[in-house]
Amino acid sequence: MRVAAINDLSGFGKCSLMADISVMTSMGIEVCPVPTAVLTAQTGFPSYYMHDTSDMVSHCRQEWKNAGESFEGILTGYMPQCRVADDVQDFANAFKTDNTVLLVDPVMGDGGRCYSNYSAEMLEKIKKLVSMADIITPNLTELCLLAGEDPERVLEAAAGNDGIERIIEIAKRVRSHDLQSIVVTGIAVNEEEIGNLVVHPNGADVITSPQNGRSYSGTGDLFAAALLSNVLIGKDIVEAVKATADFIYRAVMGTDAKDRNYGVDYEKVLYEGIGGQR
Ligand code: PXL
Repeated sequence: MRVAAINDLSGFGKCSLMADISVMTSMGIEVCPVPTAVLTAQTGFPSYYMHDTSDMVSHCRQEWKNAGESFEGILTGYMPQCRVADDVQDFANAFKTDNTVLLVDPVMGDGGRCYSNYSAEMLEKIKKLVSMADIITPNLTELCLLAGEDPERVLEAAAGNDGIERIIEIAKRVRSHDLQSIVVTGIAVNEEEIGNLVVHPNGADVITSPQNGRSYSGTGDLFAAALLSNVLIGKDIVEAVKATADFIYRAVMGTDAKDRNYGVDYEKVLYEGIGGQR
């Protein structure tokens, strides 16, 4: 089993390729990294340096196509610039077959705010990628951006009684084709629980886990990598989300860091095994 992971490599933040490589490898999956940029730290830190390696996306496509390589999975995450999104689309077109699961994590923002990579042009390009995907994993802010909704208003509504119905309606609108699954991550259902909504070919399910109100950098990236792994090893999408949510829960609960920028201490959980027995 082999996955091409198109993402950046950040020195601090435990996100992107660090998450992809460690999580998928621990699930028995070979990871072929396609580094879009190398950063001293993820962009939430007060200061960082970014080295552009985005030409690697087209080089990997050409080299690997010439070598006759193939992938059971393709995972795409944070896009440092718009240009990368075009190359990622070409990469997906070159390698996606009926036997390839394409997971697109439309990384654009969180908590009602957009990351520094966000622009209207970026949104249009990510929408194109989303339309090709088998699975997408937006958080609520990203779902709203994809649907043309105001994230702040939807976040407020999400706390209300019919919040989840409203999110299901928005997710159904964003869904691009009948076989696509949308997993809306990190919905604050109430003060004690966090929910992941799965809108899939057979309906919609909400999977809830206990929460402690803290949020950390990189959990979306860990979620995407663990979800794709769980799907590739044969779990259906709802079971895969349950196992993945349990992994994130254990990682967050085992984290001591006060600064969200440093991410969660998921290393301890990998040691126990993702989706394994507690
Ligand atoms: O976790 C998403 C992410 C990935 N990569 C970089 C980021 C972020 C979020 O801020 O800055 C470089």
